[in-house]
Amino acid sequence: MSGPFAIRELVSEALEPHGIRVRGVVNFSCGERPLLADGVQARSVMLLGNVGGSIWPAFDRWRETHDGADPLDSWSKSLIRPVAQALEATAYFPSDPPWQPFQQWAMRAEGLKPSPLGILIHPQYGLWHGYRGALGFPFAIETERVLEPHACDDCRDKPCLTACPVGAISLSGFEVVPCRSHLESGIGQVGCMKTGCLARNACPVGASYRYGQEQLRFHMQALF
Ligand code: B12
Ligand code: SF4
Ligand code: SF4
Repeated sequence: MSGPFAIRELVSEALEPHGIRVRGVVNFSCGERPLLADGVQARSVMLLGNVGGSIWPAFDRWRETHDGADPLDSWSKSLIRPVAQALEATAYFPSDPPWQPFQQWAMRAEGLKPSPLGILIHPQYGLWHGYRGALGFPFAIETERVLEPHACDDCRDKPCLTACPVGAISLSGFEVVPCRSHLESGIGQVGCMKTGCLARNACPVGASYRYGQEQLRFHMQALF
């Protein structure tokens, strides 16, 4: 097995060419750890994900020759599983049950906080980032403690709160039911379904990392 100090570099070398970045590491204390494939408790997880449209060129090329349901999950698994195998790690995926607490892990690994939309906001990438998987290890991994400022605290006008046509976003959280009904309506089909979530688009933070039109449409369609 490779030592903990080379792990981050090995994972980056394998996945960065495909746009999947190492997003951070969480070292666990007793009693809060996910299980590894062999039933032992993990000592650490390394989060893997996209920033802005970083995964889109590689994924878009891959899907020209691959069919099937949940293509982004399949693509992510085709890249992350071999890395897990080579490092004797356990791979976790955000959409696989039982859902692992990816957002809680990200809050600890990257010091991020939730936006009113429910998704975590990053001071640089804004709302334009996500997680494609994580690797669990039986040992701790050296990591720097990150403490990022919370962008929403400094956002005076909070345009995300007024951009949603059905008021699904508020300071008390995101309401799935009105959002879903709107997305299924005629207006939703030509609005949010095509352009992406209007509330997410309205956020000024990390605007240069905003996903391209094709990726925005892809993620909206993946909700159904
Ligand atoms: C279920 C789910 C949804 C449900 C939310 C239902 C609900 N009200 O909770 C639905 C299908 C609506 C949804 C929608 C979206 N989701 Co979602 N979702 C998940 C999923 C698979 C599980 C969340 C969960 O319950 N985890 C289990 C608990 C134990 O984990 P946790 O970390 O403690 O949970 C946190 C979340 O539940 C969060 N939370 C609470 N309410 C809501 C509501 C929303 C909308 C979200 C996103 C999170 C959220 O607070 C918890 C405490 O930290 C996660 C992946 C994952 N494994 O976490 C993605 C995830 C949270 N989703 C994500 C995203 C990006 C979205 C969308 C923007 C997709 C899109 N269209 O592009 C939309 C947002 C809605 C919109 N306006 O378009 C990302 C968030 C990345 C980030 N930057 O934080 C995740 C992590 C997936 C990923 N691959 O990265 N999602
Ligand atoms: S618009 Fe402002 S409050 Fe809303 S998510 Fe962006 S930074 Fe946070
Ligand atoms: S996708 Fe559209 S309806 Fe749903 S929260 Fe975003 S703006 Fe509102």
